[in-house]
Amino acid sequence: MTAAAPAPQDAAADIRVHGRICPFCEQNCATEVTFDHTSGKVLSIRGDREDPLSQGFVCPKAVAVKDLHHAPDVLTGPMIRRNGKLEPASWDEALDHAAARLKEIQAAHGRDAVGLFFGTSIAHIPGFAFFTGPLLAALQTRQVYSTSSIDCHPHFLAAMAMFGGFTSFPVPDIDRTDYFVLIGANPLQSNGSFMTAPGVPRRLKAIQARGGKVVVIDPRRTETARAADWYLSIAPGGDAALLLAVVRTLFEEGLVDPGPLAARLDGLETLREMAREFPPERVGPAIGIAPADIVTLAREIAAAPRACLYGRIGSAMQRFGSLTNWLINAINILTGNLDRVGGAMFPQGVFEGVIMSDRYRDGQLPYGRWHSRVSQWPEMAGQFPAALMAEEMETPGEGQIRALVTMGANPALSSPNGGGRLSRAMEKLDFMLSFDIFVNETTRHADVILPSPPHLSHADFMVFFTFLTVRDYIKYAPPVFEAPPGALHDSEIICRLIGRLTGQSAAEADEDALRMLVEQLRGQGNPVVAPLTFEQIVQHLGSEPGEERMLDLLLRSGAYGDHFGERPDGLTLERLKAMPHGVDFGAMQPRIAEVLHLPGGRIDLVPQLITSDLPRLREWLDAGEGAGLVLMGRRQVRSCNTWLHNFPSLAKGPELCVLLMHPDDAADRGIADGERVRVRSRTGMVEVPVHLSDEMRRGNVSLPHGWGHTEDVPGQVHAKARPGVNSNHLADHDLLDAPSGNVNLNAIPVEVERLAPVPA
Ligand SMILES: Nc1nc2c(c(=O)[nH]1)N[C@H]1C(S)=C(S)[C@@H](COP(=O)(O)OP(=O)(O)OC[C@H]3O[C@@H](n4cnc5c(=O)[nH]c(N)nc54)[C@H](O)[C@@H]3O)O[C@H]1N2
Ligand SMILES: Nc1nc2c(c(=O)[nH]1)N[C@H]1C(S)=C(S)[C@@H](COP(=O)(O)OP(=O)(O)OC[C@H]3O[C@@H](n4cnc5c(=O)[nH]c(N)nc54)[C@H](O)[C@@H]3O)O[C@H]1N2
Ligand code: SF4
Ligand SMILES: [Mo]
Repeated sequence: MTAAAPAPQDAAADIRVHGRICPFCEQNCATEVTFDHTSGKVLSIRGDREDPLSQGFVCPKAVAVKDLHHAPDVLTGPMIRRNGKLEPASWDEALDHAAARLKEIQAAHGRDAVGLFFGTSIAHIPGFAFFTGPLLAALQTRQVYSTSSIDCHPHFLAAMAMFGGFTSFPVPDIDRTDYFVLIGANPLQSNGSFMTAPGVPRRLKAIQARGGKVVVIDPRRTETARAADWYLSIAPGGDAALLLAVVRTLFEEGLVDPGPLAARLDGLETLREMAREFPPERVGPAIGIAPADIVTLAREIAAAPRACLYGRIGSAMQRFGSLTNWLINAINILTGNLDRVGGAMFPQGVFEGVIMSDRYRDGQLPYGRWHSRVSQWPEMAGQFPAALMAEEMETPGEGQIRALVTMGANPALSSPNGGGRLSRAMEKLDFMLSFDIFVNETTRHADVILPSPPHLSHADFMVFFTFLTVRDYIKYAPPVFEAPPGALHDSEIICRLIGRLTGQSAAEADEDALRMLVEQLRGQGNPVVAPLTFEQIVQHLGSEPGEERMLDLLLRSGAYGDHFGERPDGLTLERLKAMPHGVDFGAMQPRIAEVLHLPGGRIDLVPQLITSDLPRLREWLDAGEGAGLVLMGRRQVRSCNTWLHNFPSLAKGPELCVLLMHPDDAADRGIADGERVRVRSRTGMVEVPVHLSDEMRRGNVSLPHGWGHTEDVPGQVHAKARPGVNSNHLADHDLLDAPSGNVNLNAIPVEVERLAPVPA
């Protein structure tokens, strides 16, 4: 997998500027990396002003690609555990050993004895995006988990239950809306999620500049709340009740007008009935919002020429994630803002979503087709809730997870790990294989680690995010240099492993992966692929294995593709490679008929899978918030999940891992600003410095996630200098959103106490 080297711009020193894509978050900002090919050093990184989507925007993390490239601890070859210690090994040795152990364990204990856990890298690394499915197919286990059930499943469930497909996913038309309601999202720190729109600060300001309004609903007065026109402080988990009161107001005041969608709606009257018992006067006091404000919110959404409700992790990773995301969609529908310019729209994308693109088929939603062994939770798109992984590892019996494969994930820090329970379960596994480039809090338990080649030696392009991007945009960034001898690309690593598991050659495994993708497109009704045989398609794509020809397939069979010669001017990978700043085919267009996969092209406005959770909401409303403290999370622009804390350019400035607490809550407990405190939950305990701030609601405390670099990990000196604490040691494996199984990491009951002063 190589690409032609760009022309030298300074032949003497061989310093060249390379177009790249920032690998750290969903915004996929286009960057320009200045690289000295003589010394092998990254000299500088800046945003690419000519990129049509990001227009030069980057956040402070972009420069950390330099740290990633020069990271002293990055793995340059496979590791294998010998006599209890991870040591370098050859690829053959590591792959042979991994395949042999996985096969042995499955032969002795059944397919499900091997579990898989995928992390964020699946969405960012093309080799993983395309080859994780084939690996899963080779292992044929039902013990499948990912971070998707930590932050995404309520969104996906709402999309699936109402529209029939996971990728039938409404995205805010941020650039054209007049009234933008952000529910549980803080894009001024996170840069935005489930809306790939680099430069959210500029885009929010543009709404205000054109006379529009930005509304933030969040328990914490966040950075985004402070930049908004209206901030509503809500009790954690209060959103579903708030939105039901908004729905009721819309019906009561005759403000319901779904426009062209009206003819497709099932359940409008039922929704009116359901909302009746949630008047603003009942809901307001329970969630801390004045009833008059709820009425105003409903009226303003209805009155705005183009409005959009958007929810992100605070709407999903919470008590009532599924109810909340159902209602966000429902209000967009009721006010005529779904599939409308300036509302919530369905990106067509340069190609359609192919990862997590499960949909209604053969009379069935991809939900509840089988259940987890210990707690009987329904699967969703073939996955069980991440919070259940520990019990499936701990509980003996047939189907117990005895071997684990992690891919680009650090669940020891990112997943529920109450009191270190998940880490202990990993310690006891018979075998663990990790695809990762670092030894970290998770991979330190592995018996084999298989690292990707250096970041700058693989091509970059979006696979996952096309169905979440606010414009039809794509960019291909070639490698900056060729992978060094001895390194393998992710597709090669996985195909070699699959080959060893199934008895195929790596080339056969690669061809099967392509075949899977073709069949998937066929199953999704792709009209370009439909009339062609696999052999004909391969003839068009060529015989070079790996992810590039898979990208070529997607581009050519996509909306703007050359359709294998039928549209001679259409997009191909070759043409994309000739456009170093990417290509933008324009803004989202209404296209509802193409995304509805329920019978008859209907929209289920009251999906029973989700509305069945209403009794739990009623109970919570009646019981009230309770007197104790509740822990939630937050994001900070200089951090991203678990793996950037060892990068020197980010590991400076004020300490990030501190507990935020309202001054009155602190005063009640005799706690002063800057002191160290003990935070205790049902499952675990951590000790952190406290920072007092009235941006917190009374009763809520906040701790960022991804920290806790205190475990026995070699190297990582910068991370260890400021380790922070693992907030997921406080997580409760039993606090799940009932319909989706998503864990609630934003309303964990805790108590905070002053640490006794250390004796002199
Ligand atoms: N309490 C709490 N917990 C949370 C959250 C929260 O808000 N609060 N947020 C949750 C969310 S939204 C998410 S998505 C998860 C994230 O959870 P994870 O995905 O588990 O966390 P990351 O730190 O993103 O993990 C990325 C991993 O990929 C590895 N990696 C990076 N680049 C490469 C590469 O090129 N090749 C390979 N093979 N590996 C690579 C990194 O070393 C790291 O181990 O965390 C969740 N956890
Ligand atoms: N800097 C940085 N950027 C990141 C990441 C990171 O770790 N650091 N992670 C990336 C990932 S994996 C993701 S998924 C995205 C997430 O992107 P965002 O969803 O924007 O994430 P947060 O900034 O955590 O914002 C969530 C907000 O929800 C609020 N909240 C908590 N509980 C509730 C509730 O019950 N109701 C309401 N209304 N709000 C609530 C929190 O106070 C917080 O302000 O960010 C991505 N970008
Ligand atoms: S917002 Fe920051 S971290 Fe995210 S892709 Fe852009 S530069 Fe990278
Ligand atoms: Mo996430």
